[in-house]
Amino acid sequence: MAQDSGSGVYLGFDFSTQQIKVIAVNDDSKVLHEAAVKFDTDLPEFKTQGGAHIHDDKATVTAPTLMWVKALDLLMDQVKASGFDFSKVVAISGAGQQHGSVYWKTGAQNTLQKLNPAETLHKQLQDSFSVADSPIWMDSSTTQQCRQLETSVGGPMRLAEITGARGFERYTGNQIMKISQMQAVAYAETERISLVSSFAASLFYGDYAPIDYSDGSGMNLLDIVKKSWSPECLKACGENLTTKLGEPVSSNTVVGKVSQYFVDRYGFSPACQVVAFTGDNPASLAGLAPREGDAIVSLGTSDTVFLWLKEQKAGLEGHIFVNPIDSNDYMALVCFKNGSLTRERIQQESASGSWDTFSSYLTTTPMGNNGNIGIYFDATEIQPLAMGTSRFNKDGEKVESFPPEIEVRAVLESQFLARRMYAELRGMRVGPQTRVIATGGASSNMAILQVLSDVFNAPVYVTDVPNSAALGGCYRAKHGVTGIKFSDVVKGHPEPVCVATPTEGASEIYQSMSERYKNLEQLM
Ligand code: ADP
Ligand code: XUL
Repeated sequence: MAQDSGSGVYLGFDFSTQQIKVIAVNDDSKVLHEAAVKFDTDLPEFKTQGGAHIHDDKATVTAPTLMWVKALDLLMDQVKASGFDFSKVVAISGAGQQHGSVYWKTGAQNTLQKLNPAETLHKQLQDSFSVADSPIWMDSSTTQQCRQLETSVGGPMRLAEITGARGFERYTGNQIMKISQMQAVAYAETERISLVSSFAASLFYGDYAPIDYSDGSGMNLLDIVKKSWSPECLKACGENLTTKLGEPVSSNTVVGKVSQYFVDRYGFSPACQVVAFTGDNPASLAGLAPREGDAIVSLGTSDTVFLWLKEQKAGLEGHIFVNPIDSNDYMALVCFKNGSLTRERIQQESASGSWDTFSSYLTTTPMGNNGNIGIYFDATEIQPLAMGTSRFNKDGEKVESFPPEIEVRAVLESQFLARRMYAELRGMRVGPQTRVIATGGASSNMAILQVLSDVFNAPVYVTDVPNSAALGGCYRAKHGVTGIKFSDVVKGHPEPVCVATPTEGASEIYQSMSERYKNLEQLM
C-alpha cells in the first residue's frame, strides 16, 4: 500500500445513490487509496435497482437505511483487509446524496454512543430507525406537500427567497411533512432526523452529527441568508422539528473525535477528527477546486450543473445552496433525474449494452442528428415534472422509433440541451470563455464529452479523479481541521485537462435546436 508515513492522511467518503466510495489522500493531495461498495451487486439481499426501490406508484422512491449502514461495514472491512493504516488518518469528512432523510428511533442516540467494537454496525443499529426506508432524491411523491408549504409561507417565490428554492418534491421538508401526515406513529417515535450526509457523519462520530448549511439548503427549511431554520417552514412541515433536526452548522465545522468504536475496531487514532459531511454536489464543488466562472457538469446517477456564486438571487427554476467552502457565498445548481440510468437503458437497448458501440454511434452521426429530437424521461423528471418518451423528426412530427445510432445521439443531445437551458436560467454563462468541468461516471466517456462541448459551445475539462465528491471530502476534512485557506488546501490538486473543444458550426446548430427543444419539451 502506497502510504506516505511522514504525512497526514485524510479520508473522504461519498454515500451516493448507487454505491459508497472512499478516497484517502496525503498532505500533498496524492491519492493513496480508493475503494467502493455497490449496493445492487455487493448487497443483493436488499434487492435495490440503482441503489433504490421504486414503488408501484412510480413516484415514491426509497432506499433501505440499514443497507447504507451495512455497506459501510463492508467498505471498512475491505479497506482494512487491504492493509490500510487507519492510525495515520488525521480527519474524515464526506458527502451524501442530497435531500434523502434518515429517521432515528427514540433510543438510537444511546445505541450510537455505546457501540460494541466486536460487532458490526448494521447488527447493532438494526432497530434504530423509526422509518426503515429512507425517502431519497429520486422521490417525486410530495407535490401536495410542496403546495401546502408554499401556501403557508406566502407562495413559491417567497419560499424560494427564504430557502433558495420553491417547493421541490425531493426537498426534505416536504418529505418530512409527508411522513408526519402518513406515518404519524413513526414520526412521533423519531428522536432525530438526519440527511444522508449527517447520518453518515453520525456513524463515524458515534452520536448525532449536525446538518451543515450547504446540504441543509436542500430541505426547503433553512433560511439561506440567516443560516438558521426558518420557523415558519419548520412549523408547516411537522411538530417539534427544532428538536428533531438539531442546530445546523457551517460546513467546515469540526464535529468532534471519531468514536471509540472506530478506534478499537479499525485502529483509528483517538485524535482523528470528524468534519461535518455535506451533500454530494457541494462536496464535488470542493473536490474540483473550480476557478471563478467555471461551470461543473456532473454526470452521475443524476446529472447536475452547478457553479460558485458570490451573490444569489431567488428564482423559481433551479436551486441555491449555501456554499460549502465559504458560507458567506452560495452555489447555484440544477438537477436532472434522468441521467446515467436513462443513458444506460438506451445503451442496453440500442448499443448491445456496450459503451464502445454507444460511443461509436456518437462519432458516426452528425451534430444536430439530422433534425431528429428525442426526449427520454424514464423517471418523472424534475423540470419539467413529466414522464415518458417522445421522438420527433426534422418536421416536428412524432415518430415511434429511431434507428439505434439516431436514438443514441438523441438521448445525449436532448439531455445536454436541457442541462444548458436550465443552467442559463440559473445564471450560468456558456460559451468559449467558460470552462466546463465534467465529473461523475459518464465523464470517462470522451464521445459523450464531445457532445457536451458542442451543445454547450464551450471547452470541456476533466480531472484525474472522477470521484470528486469523495475527494472533496478529503479536502474539506483538511480544511476543517487545519483552518488553513482552502486555496492552500488544494494546492496539490491536479489542474483539469481540456479534453474536448466545440466542433466548428456547433454554436449555430445547437442554438436553433435549443429553441426547438424548448417547445417540444412543453409537449411532454
Ligand atoms: P453515483 O451517482 O452513484 O456516484 P457515478 O458518478 O459513479 O454514480 O456514475 C455511475 C454511472 O456512470 C453508471 O450508472 C453508468 O451509467 C455511468 N458510466 C460508467 N461508465 C460509463 C461510460 N464509459 N460511458 C457512459 N456512462 C458510464
Ligand atoms: C441534487 C440532487 C442529486 C442528488 C444525488 O439536488 O437531487 O444530485 O444529490 O446525487
